[in-house]
Amino acid sequence: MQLIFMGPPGAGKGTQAQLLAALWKIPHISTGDILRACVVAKTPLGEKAKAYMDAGELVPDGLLMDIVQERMNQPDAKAGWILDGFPRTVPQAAFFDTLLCDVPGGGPTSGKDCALRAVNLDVPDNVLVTRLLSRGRQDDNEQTIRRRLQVYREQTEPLIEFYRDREQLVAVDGDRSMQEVTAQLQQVLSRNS
Ligand code: B4P
Repeated sequence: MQLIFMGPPGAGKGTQAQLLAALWKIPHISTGDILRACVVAKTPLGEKAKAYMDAGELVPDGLLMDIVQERMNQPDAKAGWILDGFPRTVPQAAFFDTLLCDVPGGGPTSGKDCALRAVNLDVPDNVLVTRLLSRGRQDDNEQTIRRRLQVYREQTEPLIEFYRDREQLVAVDGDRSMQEVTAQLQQVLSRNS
C-alpha cells in the first residue's frame, strides 16, 4: 500500500491517514506532524519552518525534500506507507517520483506495476474554515486559514490533475462524518489495490 493523502487544509487528511495506517499496520508519515515536532524541539529546521507555518505559507520545497528522503529510507517504510500532506507542490511531486525509484520498497511511480495511489479529499471552503477554527491549533486563526486555502488552490490543487492524468487519483467526498469517510476510503482503496 503506497498512499498519498491530498486535500485542502482541514479536509481530514491527518484524521483519515492515522486511522487507516493503524488499521493496515503501515506507517503514517505526516510532514505537518514532523514539522511541528521540529518546531517544538527548536531544531534548526523547526526554527526555519515556524515563520512559514504561522503565516499559512508552505515551508520551502528543499527542506521538505530532505525530511521526506530521510523518513522514506527508514526500515518501517519498506512495506508501504500513507504519506499525509506531501507532495504539496509540483516540484515536490517530481522529486518524489525520483525518490521512489531509489528507496527500499519504492518501485515504479507510474504504469501498470505502480502501487502508488493519490487520494483527494474534497470539502467545501466554508466547512473547512469551521472545522479548523474549532480545532484551534496555533496556525488555525481565520487570517492564516484563508491564506492556507489560497496557497492550496495555487500550489497544491494542480496535483489533482497531475495524478488524474496518470490514472492514480482516488477522489473521495470528505464532507461527511469521519466514519463515513473512512468506510468510503476502505471501499475504494480495496477496489483500487
Ligand atoms: P498539515 O499538518 O498537513 O495540516 P492541515 O492541512 O491543516 O490538516 P489536515 O487536512 O490533516 O486536517 P485534519 O485531519 O487534522 O499542515 C500544516 C502546515 O505544515 C502547512 O500549512 C504548511 O505550512 C506545513 N507543511 C506541511 N506539509 C508541507 C509540505 N509538503 N510542503 C510545505 N509545507 C508543508 O482535520 C482538521 C479538523 O477537522 C480536525 O479537528 C478534525 O477533527 C476535523 N475533521 C476531520 N475530518 C472530519 C469530518 N469528516 N467531519 C468533521 N470534522 C472532521
